[in-house]
Amino acid sequence: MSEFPEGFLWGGATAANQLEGGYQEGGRGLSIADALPGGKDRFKIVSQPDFDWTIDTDKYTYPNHEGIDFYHHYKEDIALFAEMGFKCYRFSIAWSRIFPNGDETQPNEAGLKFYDDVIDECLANNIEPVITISHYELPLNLAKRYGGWKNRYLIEFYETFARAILTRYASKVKYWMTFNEINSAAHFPVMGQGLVPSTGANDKKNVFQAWHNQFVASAKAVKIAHELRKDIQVGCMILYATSYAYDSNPVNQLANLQHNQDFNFFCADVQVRGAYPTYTKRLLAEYALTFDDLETTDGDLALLQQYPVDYIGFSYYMSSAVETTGSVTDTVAGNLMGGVKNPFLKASDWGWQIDPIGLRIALNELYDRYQKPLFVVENGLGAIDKPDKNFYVEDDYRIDYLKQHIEAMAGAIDDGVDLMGYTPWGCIDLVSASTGEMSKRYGFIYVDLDDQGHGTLARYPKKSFYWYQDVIKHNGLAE
Ligand code: BGP
Repeated sequence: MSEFPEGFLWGGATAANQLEGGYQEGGRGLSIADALPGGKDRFKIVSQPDFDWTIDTDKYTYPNHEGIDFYHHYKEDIALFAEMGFKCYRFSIAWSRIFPNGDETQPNEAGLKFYDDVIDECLANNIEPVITISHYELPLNLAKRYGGWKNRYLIEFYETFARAILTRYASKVKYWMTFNEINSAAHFPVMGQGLVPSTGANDKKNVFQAWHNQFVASAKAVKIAHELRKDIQVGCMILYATSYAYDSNPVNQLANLQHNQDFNFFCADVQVRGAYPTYTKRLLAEYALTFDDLETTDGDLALLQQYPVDYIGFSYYMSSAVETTGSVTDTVAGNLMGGVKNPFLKASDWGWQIDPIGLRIALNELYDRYQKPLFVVENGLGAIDKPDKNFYVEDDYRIDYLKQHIEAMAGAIDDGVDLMGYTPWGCIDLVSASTGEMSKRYGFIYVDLDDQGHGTLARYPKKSFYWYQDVIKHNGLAE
């Protein structure tokens, strides 16, 4: 087993909307995640033509409102992360805690104070905070009143938000990311762009416009951060799903190349290289669009060029395969996108195809392309855990998944890849983004809370907790 570099950032990742709760405390406003119904139909419901972000508690449950109540348990949770030996903890700042409606000019002090406390608690435990500025939790008002990220006003609102939190925390927090899984909007623009069908989510022009606005907003955040602190590191964050051509048919090879450009690379190309890639023309043409159809300014393009990100953060859960001739009909589900079934891989209970070698490939592909440090900021296995009567979970399946992915990272480091860290997703059980349920669990820590919202909220280390503690202690897997 190869050595992980000294100072490697072992840790875990979460997002405010999926764990904090306290959704109306400390002056917090509503976010789009508060309007996502619980249950397996959540994506179907928000994809209805008439969905307009109305929160209807008579009809649906809203598990993100309570999360796992990290708002009141953060000290206990951070203590458990410290017990595992975390070097870093990736979390997001709920925009609506800082600017309840998103369009105010002055931040909400109580919201800022909460993250002062979280950050200080991390630092007191020798845990480096890693902050996602925006993780699927746009203030609801910006989605309802302004129509989400397709509206250029949002650049200004995001800039005000980013400036407020960077000014407040930059001296204590070195690692930041501008937008979670920014490319996920290619398949599902609801969470990342605040766009639903009734506000134009099905019109690709809006999706590209929203991306453009986000790219500019991201560059502005990089600018602010670098002006505040020289050694600050601001990354992009993409959803990376290694993609294979199903076979050697050149038609599938070309389709796979284009799929990689369109999905895995498009956003990162702009954010890392500071310019739209040449294939933008082909990509837009597929939707009968040209670059001139988008509202962009010379000033925007100059900003993109001047303020690229410092590193590439990405989530990696699965790979996919591309087949376009129609000869393979077996399909699988996946992280916001599926594909045809890859006969060489097994899938999780939710149909996500498990592929540790795909992670080594991803790391090589990204490093070859960008030559900037990489950070695996999400990875993990969503599973149904069955605790015993003492609430202990023997999650060998999770250990097995994570072990294989850590081996793949070690392989990539041997290949010469510059990898900064690893923060497995949902290090403590939290509300699933896609199912809106607790029963799809990723954590090293079991939280006693079920899909109906019943439970004591008590926290219990799983078997994987002790295993990961050992991994971190040895700076990688023990021989
Ligand atoms: C990513 C998101 C996370 C998280 C994770 C697991 O796409 O960045 O917010 O939820 O996937 O997804 P799920 O909860 O749907 O299993």
